[in-house]
Amino acid sequence: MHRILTSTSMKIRSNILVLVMTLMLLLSTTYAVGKSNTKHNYLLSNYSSFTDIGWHLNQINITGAWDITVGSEDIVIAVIDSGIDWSHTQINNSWKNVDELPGDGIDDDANGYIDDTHGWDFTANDSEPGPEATDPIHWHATFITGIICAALDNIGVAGTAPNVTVMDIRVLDASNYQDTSLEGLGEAIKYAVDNGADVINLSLQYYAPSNLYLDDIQYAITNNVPVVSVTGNTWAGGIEYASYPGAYDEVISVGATNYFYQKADYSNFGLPWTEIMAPVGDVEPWIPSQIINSTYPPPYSPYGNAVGTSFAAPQVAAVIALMRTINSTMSVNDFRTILQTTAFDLDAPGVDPLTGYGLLNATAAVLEVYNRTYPLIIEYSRLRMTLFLGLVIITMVILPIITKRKKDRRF
Ligand SMILES: [Ca+2]
Ligand SMILES: [Ca+2]
Ligand SMILES: [Ca+2]
Ligand SMILES: [Ca+2]
Repeated sequence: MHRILTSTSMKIRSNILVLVMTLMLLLSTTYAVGKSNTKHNYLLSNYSSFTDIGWHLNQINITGAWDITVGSEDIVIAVIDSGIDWSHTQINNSWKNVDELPGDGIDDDANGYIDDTHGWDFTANDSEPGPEATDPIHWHATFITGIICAALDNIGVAGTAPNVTVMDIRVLDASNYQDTSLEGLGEAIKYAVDNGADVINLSLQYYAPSNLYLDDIQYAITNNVPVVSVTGNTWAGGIEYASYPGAYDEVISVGATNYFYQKADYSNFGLPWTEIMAPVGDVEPWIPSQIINSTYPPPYSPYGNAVGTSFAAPQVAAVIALMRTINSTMSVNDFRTILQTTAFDLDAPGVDPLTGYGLLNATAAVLEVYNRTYPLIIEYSRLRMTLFLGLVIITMVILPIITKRKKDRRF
């Protein structure tokens, strides 16, 4: 009787031990997961309620990336382009130079630019890159900005990285042509780097290759700022042509695909400069439902379609911004390699002259950065699970056997 009681109390004690250990392990695991989620406040739980996000975002597999992040406002994409009209209700994420006081004629932050509260106009050399009564803009940059960060709210269109910030830097005129010297383009790139850009988008084609701005692209890379540009357009059907600045090795050159996962009819091509593709649509035939839709500034209707490799590059820049939201210190080379290795292979197997490494795959790219950034949390979970299962086996299987053996010996 005494011995039976001892055996029962041992069992109770071991069961209590299992219970306590289980609770502790569950609590610690929950805590670890909860910690990783709240520490990085960029999770969006209800993106699936946004039904109409645009065919191009579905083709780049964006929703799995949004499971991880929709981007942080701390991550800045410099759009070096035609000047942005922020009056559009769907684009709200303008970069602000908080160290600069407006309108006092003083360069308060001593960055070399007077009153640059929200970017710089390198065409007129003034502090207003956006539209002015005496200095209108082309719609190009506003359309690009919608592709990057249009609000994710079931109104109009959705951006690729809806929560990131855009820095407005103007280098193109009201007809969308080059309106700075090549040195001026270089200064624009340097401005972006010096003022905190995390990614630079250059939807610019047919620039003369020149060390006057290549040195500034290299300055960006040295400062770990990826530079994204385009393969360029030739409306008659696309040609094998090295368009600069995209053709520089330092630059991620993006071509456009159509609705059917083929190179878009106008997208220029050729190796080694054609690196990755993003969906925009063909120009012929003009089928609006198969062409990217984004934000237009007044006096146009607020949304519309447009084609060109210009609208492929910002999708890649935005996905890099999502990747940088997860890991701001990963190298340009790592971001680039991840984009290449995670791309959907198109056209001929492997890297090919029409589509490079293939189509941008946002989910795979962002997930790869996440997995490289948080391997310890996963390892810890595994360790806890192993310890937990070990304890269960010891207390539920081995201890009763030992107890039974002792009992058998005693009888
Ligand atoms: Ca300044
Ligand atoms: Ca000032
Ligand atoms: Ca201006
Ligand atoms: Ca291929």
